[in-house]
Amino acid sequence: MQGIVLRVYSDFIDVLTDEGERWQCKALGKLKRRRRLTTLVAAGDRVEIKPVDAAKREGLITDILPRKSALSRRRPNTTTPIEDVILANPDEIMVVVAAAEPEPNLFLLDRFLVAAESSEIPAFIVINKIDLTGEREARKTFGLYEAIGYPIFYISAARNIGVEALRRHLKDHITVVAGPSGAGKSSLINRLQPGLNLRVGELMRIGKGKHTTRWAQLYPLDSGGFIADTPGLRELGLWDIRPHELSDYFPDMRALAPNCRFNDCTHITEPGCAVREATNRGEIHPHRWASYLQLFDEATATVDAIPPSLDRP
Ligand SMILES: Nc1nc2c(ncn2[C@@H]2O[C@H](COP(=O)(O)OP(=O)(O)O)[C@@H](O)[C@H]2O)c(=O)[nH]1
Ligand SMILES: [Mg+2]
Ligand SMILES: [Zn+2]
Repeated sequence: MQGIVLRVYSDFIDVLTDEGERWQCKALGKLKRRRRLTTLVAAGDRVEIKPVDAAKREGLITDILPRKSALSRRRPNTTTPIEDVILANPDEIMVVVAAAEPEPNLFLLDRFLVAAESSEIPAFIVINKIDLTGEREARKTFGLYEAIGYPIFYISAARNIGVEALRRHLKDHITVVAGPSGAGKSSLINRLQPGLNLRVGELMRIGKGKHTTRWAQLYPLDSGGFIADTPGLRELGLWDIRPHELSDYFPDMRALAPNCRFNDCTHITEPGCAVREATNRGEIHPHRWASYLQLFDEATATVDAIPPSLDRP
């Protein structure tokens, strides 16, 4: 039988088979030897299982299929690069922010988008709580992201506004949920999959205890697709950005960078900078430019602490 891993906790691996059954599995010992430089099995992995006790739905994972993509970080303090996979095979990152309560913080949104871009997984934006502002007002605040090319959904998880269009977008793939606490991520997941009863108004706990979720957990949606609840992009180490790479993670800047006079241009002070010229002409939103400068300073201040990146094929 084949299935997808929903979560990994202590030695157990929950698998949802293609037939729609949940099996509690362990991994065959010899698989461990094949995957020494990466996580043996993570939520999102496709696996082959065989029954051990069919009545109890206990099985053994006999094979793990190759990953298409991964949300991962390099394990700190190792000489050989080892990849810790938080989530296997993610298709998209959904950045959820509130239109009000808390007041929109576009800098924080930019930071999440940059983290998503650096993971090389396509991002889109969900503006929640539009019941508090109306969609028109929310569009005034966030419309600039549509101009950059990010798909945006305006919704209210509490009032069930705009959720069906989002549900259609989530169908048949794995979507990572990210965004600041209080944005309504848990409320939205509860709305998308009634019966889950995730706690609202509470920070997600990450623990190393026996039965706590280690990295990510996948929630299957009856309407198709999976939502992945992760500890958060900061905890994933996706905030470790090198200053000279930063403009690669701004879609509104990266197409211009090849036109700069210097090919290692940071767009801060260099002459002949196409990005600054575009900013002066108003082609890059002033708010985005301000975020770039602030994130550049942050990246410069923390660059020495960043471990060498993983080499991805
Ligand atoms: N007005 C309004 N409040 C919401 C909405 N969605 C969530 N909330 C509230 O926002 C707060 C944070 O929600 P929660 O789902 O825990 O956010 P999370 O931290 O991102 O998981 C809670 O008090 C929710 O009741 C919404 O669509 N409209
Ligand atoms: Mg939550
Ligand atoms: Zn430049």
